[in-house]
Amino acid sequence: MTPTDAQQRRRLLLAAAAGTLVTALGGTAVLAGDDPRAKERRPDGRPRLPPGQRLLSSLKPMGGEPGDPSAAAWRLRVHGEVERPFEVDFRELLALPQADLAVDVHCVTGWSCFDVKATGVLVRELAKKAGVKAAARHVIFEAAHGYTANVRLAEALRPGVMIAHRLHDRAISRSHGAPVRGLVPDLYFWKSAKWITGVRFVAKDEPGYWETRGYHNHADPWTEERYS
Ligand SMILES: Nc1nc2c(c(=O)[nH]1)N[C@H]1C(S)=C(S)[C@@H](COP(=O)(O)O)O[C@H]1N2
Ligand SMILES: [Mo]
Repeated sequence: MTPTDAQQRRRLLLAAAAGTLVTALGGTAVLAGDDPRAKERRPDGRPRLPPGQRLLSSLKPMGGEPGDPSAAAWRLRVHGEVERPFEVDFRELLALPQADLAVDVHCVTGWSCFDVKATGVLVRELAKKAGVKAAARHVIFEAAHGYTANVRLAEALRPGVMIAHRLHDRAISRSHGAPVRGLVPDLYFWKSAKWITGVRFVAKDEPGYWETRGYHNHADPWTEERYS
């Protein structure tokens, strides 16, 4: 849940002790300037830290209009170009095969965070259960208040892409998308819909909230697909 004032103050003190404290719109986070992970390479040879990014030691809450944080009220619709559309509530989500992953995320504003531990259900698992039709080419992640993000089908089916209900072994806090959010690791972070309500498979692409406001339709951090 939302950290208490005392927890936040403690985090701030720890942050100040650990290194540089970065204050920006939306919160504070630690610049992990001398973190050796910033120099690592991925198995495919690409740098682990994409160009133009700096490493933070924790996720920074980036805002957005929150949805209902209640797990009891939450539902996820899996629909569109599928043979068997379905809906799950929070308990049913937990009953599906679970993935425990550590993913890297990259915000277009220039920060990245590595090894974000997430628990949830892979989109490829939902796709299998729903029976995606051959016509489907894109996935639209749907969230509270009409927020959407579009991802190519092949990329949405990659092993790290998930519908997460826990971050770092804790329930997701309201600012990070409670009770459930999307996580699309290898694209800029706006593709990771917080307060998620639906996963829709579509034949024709539908640019989403940020994609229709000047941001790149694809959003690959390694080729800096930031703006359109
Ligand atoms: N529903 C919803 N999801 C959203 C957003 C939003 O405004 N609404 N913002 C996106 C953006 S721009 C980013 S960078 C990440 C930030 O996630 P965080 O606040 O957990 O760091 O959430 C993404 N998901
Ligand atoms: Mo963002």
